[in-house]
Amino acid sequence: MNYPNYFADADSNFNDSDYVIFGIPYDKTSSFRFGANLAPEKIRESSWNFETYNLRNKVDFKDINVHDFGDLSIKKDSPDEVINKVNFFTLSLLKNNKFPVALGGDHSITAGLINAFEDEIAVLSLDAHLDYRYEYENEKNNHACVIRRISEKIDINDIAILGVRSAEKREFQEAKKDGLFWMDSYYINKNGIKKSLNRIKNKFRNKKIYITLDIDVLDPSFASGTSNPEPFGISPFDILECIEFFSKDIIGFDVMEVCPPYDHGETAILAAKFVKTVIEENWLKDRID
Ligand SMILES: [Mn+2]
Repeated sequence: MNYPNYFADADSNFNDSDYVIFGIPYDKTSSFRFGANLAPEKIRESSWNFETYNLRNKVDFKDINVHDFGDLSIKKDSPDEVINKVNFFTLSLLKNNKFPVALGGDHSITAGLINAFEDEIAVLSLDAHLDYRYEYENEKNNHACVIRRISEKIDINDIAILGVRSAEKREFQEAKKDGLFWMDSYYINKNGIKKSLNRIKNKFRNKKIYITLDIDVLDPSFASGTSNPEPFGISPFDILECIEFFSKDIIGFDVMEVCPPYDHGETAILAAKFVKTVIEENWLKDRID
């Protein structure tokens, strides 16, 4: 069966919308498994799996003004050019008071999104990896360097990573020396996600938060369709709790590193559900206040 080529129920036009979904089908900086460029299309297709009404939060997605812009045209571009285009597009969204929701693509893209925010924001990265290398395979804009690039723009004290469990030794040491804050998945498993979220909330105080979700933060048993799967990950419920916890403060969101060739669609389904959840929870909190 063929589904419409846009995210389910994102049928507002651009001008009327509060949330704009857009895809970046790019995976040239991936380092192990390729195919993340196919993710935006697969996530959109998966979104038609869900009913519009959410039993948990009582939100009907149809009541929210969401626009799907489609994909940016970046297929042949260098990593630099992709980041510039994503940056330019995100700037135009922010200028028009739209909440950006990006579908990657590999994680290098996130730098373009975050650099578009002018105010002092905090960045919460959910990721199995530190992504704090200065460069990887002679490329500063590789997906393994995205947090390092972001830390050149955002105060390192305003960055936190949840669910980490993999890094190169030197990268780990540099991150520690520079004061990067993270909580690994072993800590979360032992202490529960709530404790970690409270610690991050204290750290960020009342700053607005951009959340970047590298889907490999999940355990591969939940999400094997990703470029660099890493065992001992967190669970979908942990991410749900994180989104609910910060819903009022979120100002932008992306989901990266879904790699459709490596599973039977489960990972893209999770990604689509998280996109819906972020939009619903943020919309809901705006209405309560
Ligand atoms: Mn990762």
